[in-house]
Amino acid sequence: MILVINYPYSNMKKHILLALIIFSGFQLNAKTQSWVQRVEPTYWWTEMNQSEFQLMLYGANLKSAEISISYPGVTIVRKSVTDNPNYLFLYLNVAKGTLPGKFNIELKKGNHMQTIVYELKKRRNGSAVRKSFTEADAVYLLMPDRFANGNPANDSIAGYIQGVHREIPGARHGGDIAGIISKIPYLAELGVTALWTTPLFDNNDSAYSYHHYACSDYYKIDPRFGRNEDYARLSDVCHSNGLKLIIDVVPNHCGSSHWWMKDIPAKNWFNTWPTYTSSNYRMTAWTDPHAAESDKYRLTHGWFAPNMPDLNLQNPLLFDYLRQVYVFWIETANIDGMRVDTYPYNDIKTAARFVKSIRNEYPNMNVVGECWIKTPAEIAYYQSGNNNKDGFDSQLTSVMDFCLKDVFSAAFNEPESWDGGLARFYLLYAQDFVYSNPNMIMNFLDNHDIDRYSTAVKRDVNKFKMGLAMLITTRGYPQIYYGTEIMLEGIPGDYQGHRFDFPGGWVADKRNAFTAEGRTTADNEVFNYLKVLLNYRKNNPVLQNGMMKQFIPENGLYVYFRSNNEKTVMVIVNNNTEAKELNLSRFGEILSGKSIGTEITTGKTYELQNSVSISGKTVLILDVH
Ligand SMILES: [Ca+2]
Ligand SMILES: [Ca+2]
Repeated sequence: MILVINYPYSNMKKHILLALIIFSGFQLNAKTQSWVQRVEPTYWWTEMNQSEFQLMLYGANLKSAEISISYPGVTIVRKSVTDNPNYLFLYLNVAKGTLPGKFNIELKKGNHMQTIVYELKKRRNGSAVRKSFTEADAVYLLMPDRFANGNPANDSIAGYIQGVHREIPGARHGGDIAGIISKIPYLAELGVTALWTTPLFDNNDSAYSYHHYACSDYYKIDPRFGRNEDYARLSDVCHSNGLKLIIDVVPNHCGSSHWWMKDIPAKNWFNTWPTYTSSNYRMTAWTDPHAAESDKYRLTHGWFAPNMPDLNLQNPLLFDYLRQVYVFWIETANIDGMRVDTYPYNDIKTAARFVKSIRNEYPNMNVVGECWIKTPAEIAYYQSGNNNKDGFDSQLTSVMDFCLKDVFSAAFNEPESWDGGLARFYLLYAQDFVYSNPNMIMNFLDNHDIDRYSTAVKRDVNKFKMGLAMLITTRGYPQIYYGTEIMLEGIPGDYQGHRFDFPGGWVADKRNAFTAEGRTTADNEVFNYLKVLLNYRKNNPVLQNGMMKQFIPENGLYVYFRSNNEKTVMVIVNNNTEAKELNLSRFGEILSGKSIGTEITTGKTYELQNSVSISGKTVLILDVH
């Protein structure tokens, strides 16, 4: 918390402000006529590993203000300024042993003075060594605006451009943190163990603000989602229900409604062009040994979207500012893990330094990066520890498998061939040698940016369940997109069509799919199947990090095993429409000495003698013993 004590303006100050209003379009909020209008981060902590931190002070012509602080342990290291005189970056050192508490920051310029009361808080016990999500987890991804509306009173907020229009696909629909909190027990029942929400920060754009990737204030949870305290409450409720909470980190861009845009902190704060220039979106340029420098430049300096000013993290002041944003929220909301958005759209060496600078505070923190590329070799380049020839280490402990996602979308819809159908899985996993840690690959059938899996398999329940079975039993850890547990429909190739409201998240909804009664027969078949799979995975490390062994697909049948010292799980996939008899003689190297297989979702037992019969378009998951 900050408390600002105001002193009257001098006449000279009024002139400067008037000039600013005229020449930069900057307007002072009449209610907060203090000299210093913003102090960020809004509070900080003692006993951080990095004892130095940056305070961004914003106010008219602050650049040359004299500053003094008197608090045992806190010293001013330096003042940094930019070409914009309205910003002052104050670097403070907080010595080890400094007591938490409040102190005054005195600013003075001529006869103009202001006192800012700043607070250093005490960190939670064990904050630095907090554990993170791991391959033992199953992650649930949701978009807060589209999941559940727990508080209709915050649907429209004075001063915020967009209210709720559920009838418009790209408008806000009213979901919020209170809604998510109310459904955490549902998620725990489903069997997921981590929650990744897309961003919750203030996003006051005039269109498509619901997705919140275009931030307008990093230190404020959007009031249409809740208050800052509600984010911490969400974390508490997650933790008390056995779920971890993952924050969506967006280092590439903010939003065009960000308050910076009214008075840009420095000429090189953003990547700018004479006229609007988009990225070339060719992330492959980073790993291409033949890539032209101009292509890399356009990839990183071009904007992701017109309403998302492209941040230049190579500006050290911005780098520190944004690093602290995420440390602030990890501390404030007791966050367990990070997901990094659009990683390769940044200069990747800077992005790596950025992630490392946060992990320096949290050495156990796992970070999954969105590197949306379509070959294992390129994705593997971004997994930390990959021993790349050029020495690059992304600091991402986990990467998302966009290749496997494509295989899931295609394999059950096409005939078997040398490289089609189930051979797609076989050939993809065969390339896992490129990954430093295949267990830490995030697998998914769908997410908020791509077609829903229900679309990919045309709502065929059998194919859908095949996808779920393989998602939960393969190497790596699964991510479930909200609604996938009930085969929620979508519209192919349409962002809005990937993000329908969860039925039952709104009081007025015709059905409540959060309950068995509100789900259709097909919904329940899918939900119950996934629930059993997730809970089995949760309780059986063999599916979390057990060794994987696969056999070449034959006759539309594909077999792989997961095993550890305690257990062996055999997964048999039949991609034929008709039932097949699987001859077991090929699998002796694992099945030797085992005679029974218990199917984990039905409890049915199979005698493992000569062969096993398996229905068409089905996966059998046998605990063999
Ligand atoms: Ca609401
Ligand atoms: Ca960029």
